[in-house]
Formats: sequence, structure tokens, C-alpha cells
Amino acid sequence: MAPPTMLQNAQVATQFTLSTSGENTIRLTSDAENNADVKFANWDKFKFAPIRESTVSRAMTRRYFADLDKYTESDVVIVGAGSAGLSAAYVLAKNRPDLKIAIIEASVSPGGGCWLGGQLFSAMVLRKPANIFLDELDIAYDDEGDYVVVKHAALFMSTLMSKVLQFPNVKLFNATAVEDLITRRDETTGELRIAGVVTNWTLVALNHDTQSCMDPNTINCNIVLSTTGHDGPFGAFSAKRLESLGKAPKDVTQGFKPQSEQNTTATAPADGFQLGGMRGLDMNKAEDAIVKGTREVVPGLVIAGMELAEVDGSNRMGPTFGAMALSGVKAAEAVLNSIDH
Ligand code: 48N
Repeated sequence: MAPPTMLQNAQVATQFTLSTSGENTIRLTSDAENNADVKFANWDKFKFAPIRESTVSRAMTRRYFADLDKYTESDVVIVGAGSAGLSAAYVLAKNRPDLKIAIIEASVSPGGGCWLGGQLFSAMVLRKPANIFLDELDIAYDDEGDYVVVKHAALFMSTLMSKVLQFPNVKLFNATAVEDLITRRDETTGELRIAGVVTNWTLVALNHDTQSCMDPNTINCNIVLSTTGHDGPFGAFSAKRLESLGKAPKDVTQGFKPQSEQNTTATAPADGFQLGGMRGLDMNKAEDAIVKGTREVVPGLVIAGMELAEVDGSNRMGPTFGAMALSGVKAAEAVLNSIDH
């Protein structure tokens, strides 16, 4: 007799129990159909329900464009669905179901650098107290004293992502790049405020020099949270975009200060700032600096995660992710403080 298959008595979903009856045929019993047995013993008679191709197209496009219409005015836009951005999205969506939260992710596959722990190794290290976020997400880990280890980074990321995507007030627009920021300048103070993002399909954004005039779309919002990671082709996007406003020297040891508060005679515009540039790896310094530094960098724009290292000139931390999770948590607070005040 053939050995029992891996599906033996496997509970697949609430309505179905997949089990093999020993002679290696799969019996699918659906409670939803009052226990009507669907025998797959004779696959020759198997048949899906009928469909017309246009039905599938309408099923996708109606929903996508309804979402695009709904979220073109969002309360919060999160740029970058990596560990920091998704951690912030989780905290915001769970605590403020009244907020419309749009997540814009350039890659087809969200998750950023959080599918592996480091140098393509699977396990993922988070230093305490970041394990409290794992407890919140009900993710198992090995407790090693001062740090914990999730057996695979993908377990963390897939769990976090699945929870974020289930919130009714969250919409993920992946394969979509933020190409620019929507800015407003206060007529009286001259202060710059961020009021939304400029988007395009990522494949379009990557091909502007192959086609002319592929103009973008826009999303207005009360506040943007930028978590686009450290430098690289796409990294530190919003910080770099802001820097283009001017090159006011900044004292990186003090963290970001708008021109008006810096002791410098530079003539850059009041809101100009210069990137501090991510520094060398120092795990102990880096993680505290990222979490503590997470803030509304300019009115309407919170920066968190590794993008912040490019702003403040703080160190990188290498293959440890506690700061990403808790920077996301702190970013959620900064977003709410900005919205509610
Ligand atoms: O995972 P990342 O890159 O960014 P974070 O800050 O969430 O996490 C950083 C973390 O993975 C590390 O780098 C670790 C801790 N290593 C540290 C070290 O010392 O090396 O996610 C950023 C996401 C990515 O998915 C990008 O595709 C996306 O942002 N993105 C964008 N999405 C839309 N529009 C853009 N312009 C854009 N730029 C980046």
C-alpha cells in the first residue's frame, strides 16, 4: 500500500477538510454544501464552474479603479512596503479604522529587504524589546535573552503583510512608484508642506527616457510616511526629493534642523536640507538612532526606517530588524500627532 500522502487529515480551510482515504484518492468534504462530498477520485469528470474572460477582466478592473478613485484622497500615504512601512501601516490601521491608508510600493512584491535575515540567510534577529511587536502579531520566535530569532524572515514579513492587507481601510498599490511629492508653500511663512504623492506604474517610471511624456497620477493626503529604505536605485526617495529644495549645510550630529534653526549663513531656501548620508555599521548606535529619530522631518512628511539614516547621517545596523518594526510603530504615532494637531 502506498504511504499516506502529506495531505493526510490536513485541515486546509474552515469549510473543507482534505483527507486521503488510504487508497491515495483525495476526498474533499465541504461543510458549506451540507457535507456534499466532492469526490476527486475520478479526475476525468472534474470541471470548474464556467466563466467568460471578460468577466475576469471586469472583476479586476472594477475593483482596482474603484480603489484608485477612493484612495486618490487618502488620510495617510505610506511610501514603501518594507518592514518599517508595513509595521506603521499595521499600527495605524488597527488603531484608526477611520483613516484611509494607501501604501505605494514600487516592486511587484512588497516586503523590501525583509524576506531574509542577512546575506541571504533565512533566520531573522530582532533585539529586545522589539519582540513585543512579534507578540502582537502572534509570530513565534526563539528567545535568546537580549534578542529573539524568528526562524525565517519570510514568516515575519508574510504574517505582517497578511494582517495589514486584511484591514478594510488599507489599500496596497504595488508595482507603483512614487515619482515625486506634492508640495504646498505657506504664503505667509513660506514654509513648505507635503500634501501628497505623484505616482506612476514602476515600469513606466523606469522607462521615462525611452518614451516621452508618460505623465504621472496623483494622490492627495494629509500626511506622507516615507519608508523607502536606505540608498540605492530607489532608496531614500523622499529624502532625496526634499534635498533638491536646497543645500543648506546641516550639523549631522544634531539631526535635521530646518534652515531657520541652523547656525549657518547659507543662503539656501528656508526649507532646504542636505542629506546626512548613511554611516558605517554600528548595531548598537544605529537601531536606537533610527527609532528615536523617527519623526515628521518637514510638515506633512514623516520619515522612518532606513531612509531616516540617509537623512540624519546615522549608522546602519546590518542584519537586525527590531529598529524597523519599532520605527514603524513610532512613525504611526508621529503620523497621528500630525493629523490630530
Ligand atoms: O526594506 P526596505 O528597503 O526599507 P525599510 O526601512 O522598511 O527596512 C530596511 C531594512 O530592510 C534594512 O535595510 C536592514 C535593517 N538593513 C540595514 C543595513 O544596515 O543594511 O523597504 C523599502 C521599500 C522597498 O520595498 C522598495 O521597493 C520601496 O520601499 N520603495 C518605493 N516604493 C514606491 N515608490 C518609491 N519611490 C520607492 N522607493 C523605494
